[in-house]
Amino acid sequence: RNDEVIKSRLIHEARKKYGNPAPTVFSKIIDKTIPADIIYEDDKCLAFRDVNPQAPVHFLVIPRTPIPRISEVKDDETQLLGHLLVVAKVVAKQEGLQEGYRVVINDGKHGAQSVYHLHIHILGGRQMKWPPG
Ligand code: DGP
Repeated sequence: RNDEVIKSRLIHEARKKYGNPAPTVFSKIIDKTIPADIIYEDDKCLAFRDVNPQAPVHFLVIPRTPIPRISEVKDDETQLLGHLLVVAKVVAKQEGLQEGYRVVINDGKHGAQSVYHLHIHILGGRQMKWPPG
């Protein structure tokens, strides 16, 4: 009960830090009001399969904090950003991507971002091309 109070206060503070951004579909995945194939979860982030996979393995790693986009991340978020990449690596291994994979963050209009809750794409299980489209 006390833990819940502390948790909701921390979430409130985190939201305030980013100007109380409008909730996205990823907020609903985080609070489990819509289903997702969650393959990793901890106190700071989760990983789940992309609903529209662009490769045999395609999952997203997202922070629980609703940071809208990478270009708006605060300068004191170094540890969280590093954690997301380490989780991406751990889950990629878990998913059997020993031959390698692509890591992508789309930002804004030119980056073709569609969901304004920061997420890291991990794509693998096939040969990627460069440059991306
Ligand atoms: P981006 O263009 O980087 O904003 O990509 C957003 C990705 O999120 C896109 O590849 C599809 C995925 N996505 C959008 N809505 C949902 C959802 O409700 N569930 C899941 N699992 N993935 C979603």
